[in-house]
Amino acid sequence: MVNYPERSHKTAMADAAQTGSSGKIKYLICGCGSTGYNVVEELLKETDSILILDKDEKRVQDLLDQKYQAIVRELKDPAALDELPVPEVIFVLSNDKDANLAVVRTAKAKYPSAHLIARATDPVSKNQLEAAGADVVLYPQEVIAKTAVLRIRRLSSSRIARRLYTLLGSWEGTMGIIAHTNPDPDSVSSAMALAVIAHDASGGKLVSRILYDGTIGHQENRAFVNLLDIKMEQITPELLSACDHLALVDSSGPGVNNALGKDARVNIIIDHHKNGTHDTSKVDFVDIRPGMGATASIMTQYLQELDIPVDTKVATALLYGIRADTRDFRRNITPQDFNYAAFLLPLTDRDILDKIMSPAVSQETLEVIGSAIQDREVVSGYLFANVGYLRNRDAVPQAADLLINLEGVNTAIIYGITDTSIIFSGRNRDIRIHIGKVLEEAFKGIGEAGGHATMAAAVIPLTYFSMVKDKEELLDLIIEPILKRIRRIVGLEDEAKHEV
Ligand SMILES: [Mn+2]
Repeated sequence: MVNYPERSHKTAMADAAQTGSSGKIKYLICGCGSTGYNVVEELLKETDSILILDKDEKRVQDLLDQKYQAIVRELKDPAALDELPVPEVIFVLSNDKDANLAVVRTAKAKYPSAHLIARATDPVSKNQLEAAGADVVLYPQEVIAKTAVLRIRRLSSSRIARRLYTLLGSWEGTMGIIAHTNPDPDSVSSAMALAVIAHDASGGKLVSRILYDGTIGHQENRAFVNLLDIKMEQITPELLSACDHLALVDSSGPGVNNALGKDARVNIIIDHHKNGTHDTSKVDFVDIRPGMGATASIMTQYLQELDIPVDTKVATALLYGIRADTRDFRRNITPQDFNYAAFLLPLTDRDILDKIMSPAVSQETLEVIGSAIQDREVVSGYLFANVGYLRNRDAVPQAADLLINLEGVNTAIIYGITDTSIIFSGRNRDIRIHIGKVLEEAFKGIGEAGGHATMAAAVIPLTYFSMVKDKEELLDLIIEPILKRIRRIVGLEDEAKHEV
């Protein structure tokens, strides 16, 4: 056993000073008032390769007495950083803004590869320090403000979860949890999670039933419901009247993309869509967070904060809900969505997730995609395709997803007709075009349309035309003026004229 002599910080500093500019050091601290001192204390947990510069002789002596490595230097002096070991990271933390700015400039010139973190004393010096090349500028007032807001948000979100729990705990009987029309994994998984919370809160006195209208069309969604063995019931007036309480998940009010009438009384609304015009003053519990990527994220937060055990089925459903609504974390995603997805991941069943993601494509969807490819018409990067009559409306967006990938296509618009409506689906990767706005304008007064810059959809209800037997013929009759409108909006008509 060899006994090494104890090395103090002071002797280490003397070594560093001796090696002069040829030595190296991890952290250089310029200015050691209370901020600097706290940073040094924090860094010491990791390493003692720290050198402190300060203009105050007494302070430096105190630091040396405490066995820190410290040197007296005037930070405004252009020679402030001469004859020092080369630092990896430089903290500029004095409370003198001129000194901080001067030493940032010196450091940038002398040690261009070092990371430079500087403290601003006001918003003006923040901009100056950034302009002088500091990699990170901290303005303490701003840091405190952000932290304060973040903390209070966390506190209030855990209060929201508590409030929901208390409310559900006070109920008994049956709660109808209403998923939106043609329910997607976000609304279904959110409904499952709410049922779990209700069961836990009420000790089983409140029984939940998940209700929906429309169809579960997309094969992935069908695989999702089947593989996870999710119990859902088609909504009927009898079922509705058997419910003592009603909750809406993933839609912002009664009649907004769900089977309820606009004036229906609901007790709970949890959603992440932009708030509709619905008056929520009479609703017992409302949590609408338009910033969130998925309602499933909000539900995961409740489960996490209420410390309710999440079983494999619910965890798998919620994770899939978040993934589906954010298109695999690529759309409308927030750091919170990632956070909750990470919380769920270890609780999920990977095999089931894999099976949901790669379901067998149905015969009809294949046929629809086939006819879209055959029928396609491409003009200046715009693809239009008529897929004719279909029973499964979800085949239209799937065809659009595929056809946008064809070479030479920047915008794809696919349309078809079902027994009850004409369906449009648009996909776009031309940054000059906002396909959601294009469809909105084209369908003004004739149907419902909307979406994002890159994906959008539109529906024209057939109302009394739904009686017409030959749907494809009906589509041919109706479609031309609509296509003309779209061509005009995106400027394709002008282009055609120019070509003549
Ligand atoms: Mn959603």
